[in-house]
Amino acid sequence: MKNQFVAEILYKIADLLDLKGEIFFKSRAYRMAAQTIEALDEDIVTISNEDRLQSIPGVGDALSKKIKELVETGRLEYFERLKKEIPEGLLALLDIPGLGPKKVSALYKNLGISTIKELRKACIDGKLRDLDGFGEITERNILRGIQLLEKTSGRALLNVAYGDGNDYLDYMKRCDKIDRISIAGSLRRMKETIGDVDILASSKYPDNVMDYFVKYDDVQRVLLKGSTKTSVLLHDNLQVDLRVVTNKSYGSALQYFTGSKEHNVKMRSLAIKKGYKLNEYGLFDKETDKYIAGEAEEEIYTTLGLSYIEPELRENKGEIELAQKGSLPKLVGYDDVTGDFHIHSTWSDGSDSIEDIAKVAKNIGYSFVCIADHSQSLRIANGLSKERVDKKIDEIRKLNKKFSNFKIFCGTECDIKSDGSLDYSDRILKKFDIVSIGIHSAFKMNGEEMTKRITRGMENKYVHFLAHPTGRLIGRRGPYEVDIEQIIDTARDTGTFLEINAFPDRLDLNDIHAKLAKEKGVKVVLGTDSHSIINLSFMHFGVATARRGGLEKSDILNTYRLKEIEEMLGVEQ
Ligand code: DGT
Ligand code: CA
Ligand code: CA
Repeated sequence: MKNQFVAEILYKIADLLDLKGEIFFKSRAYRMAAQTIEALDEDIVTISNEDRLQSIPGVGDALSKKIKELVETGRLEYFERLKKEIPEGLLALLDIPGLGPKKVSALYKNLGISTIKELRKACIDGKLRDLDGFGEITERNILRGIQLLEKTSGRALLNVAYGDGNDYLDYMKRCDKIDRISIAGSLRRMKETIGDVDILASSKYPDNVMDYFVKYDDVQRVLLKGSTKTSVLLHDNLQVDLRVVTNKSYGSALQYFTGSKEHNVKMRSLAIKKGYKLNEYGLFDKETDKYIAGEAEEEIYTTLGLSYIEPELRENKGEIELAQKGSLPKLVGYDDVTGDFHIHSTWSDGSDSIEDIAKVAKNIGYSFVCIADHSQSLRIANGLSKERVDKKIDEIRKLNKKFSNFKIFCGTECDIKSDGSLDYSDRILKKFDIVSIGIHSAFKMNGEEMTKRITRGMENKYVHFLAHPTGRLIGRRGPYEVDIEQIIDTARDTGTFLEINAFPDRLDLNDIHAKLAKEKGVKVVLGTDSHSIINLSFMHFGVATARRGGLEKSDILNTYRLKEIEEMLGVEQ
């Protein structure tokens, strides 16, 4: 789908308009249209071809013409013109977390800064602190932002790569010259960000397969074309590599190209110790070069005396040693989830009613949902006042009578205030079936204060879950300064569950922290933080994170049956 591509350009136009200093509602219109298009289920190309663009909320006559031009020609004259009016590089400055158009504009006008390099130098030299609206803290934050950007730049969020990769795979599966095919690389390992998508196929006709590969309609440019490897760039600038091998090598090539590189290095040295040679072509006898295995990936592991290692664990973080002992965890399955603990409805800042959410969730096969809307002080997110809490509880009570074999929990995502007190009094908190707490403001505290603030919140006896424990937003905001070990210890002492927030730019707890929680005997809960029914599918990425952390079914509250969950949480049945 080209939706992401169109949305990106609209976002960029909005940024450019802001940089130019145009009145704010002009850029806002572009931004809102971009948001809507990004979330559309339907392909923007189809909508455009059928002249239905103006049926999209926020898209009027002028904008629909621009989108049509973009969809049909791949470029937009208006955008090209705007770009010429603004110094190159300024747009890139906007990618730095925490830097908006106003600040960028001020930096350019007052200090002539138009590149990241110049900005870094100016921060180090302390040149920003004298500007209006800037200070030493801004300089530090910008430097941190630049670091964060460099760490993630050029990498796609997991959900974007997952969507692109699997759409491409579906297309490739329709090629009758292919025998076997799979996603490989970091996407198969379900890493939180993806550098490029790797696909591996086996075929007797590699050239035909490559011809078919480059004809995919989302291809923007062919970067390299050969008979064993071809690379293309998609419209959203994500790179996809296809490798074609023989059937005899398919298993060993899948093992090799799934990585990680560190896992492979360890595997190869283990092979050598056992008298073999391992590469992408197969497993061979070291002395005689005789082919031993390679058709199936599992054979590589079993021949080396290992139990099969799931791709999500292949990071050389101890998985090979565990596989040697036959004591790998039995990872939670993608279909083991019985419900979603973190969903926003129209009661706060979600876009769907509780009833609609419940219907869709039941259809997925869930036996419950927990509607966790924001609390009162979060006005921008339409947090619930005490009076509205009662009304919401009432609505849920009525709805629960309508559904059989399905339960709607009335939850809250209650804000933890700066001093660690909670946004609702105990009297209100105890009305909810499930209380989840989280931080939504005053992120920049020192580690000691922040840790104390969160643990104080967890000590409240009505609290069940801690939502997105570190607050990071991948590529945009680092984690708060918080002592995660102490948070986990407090979770254990207070019986609080830690969330793995499955929203793709959060994935928080991350894999490493999830593993730490398991080691310390703390259970987790999975929540998508859905603000729309479309987001419910993010659960997959939450499970992936849990799997990467080596979690088993029993480590995760929402793999249990509804009755068991109610007992474990002490919720009235
Ligand atoms: P990415 O794309 O940065 O998210 O990460 P990967 O893991 O997908 O890395 P990529 O696309 O460069 O290569 C795919 C796999 O191929 C990688 O996971 C392991 C294997 N591979 C690539 N280069 C090497 C290498 O130099 N040595 C070894 N042992 N394996 C490699
Ligand atoms: Ca890759
Ligand atoms: Ca690659």
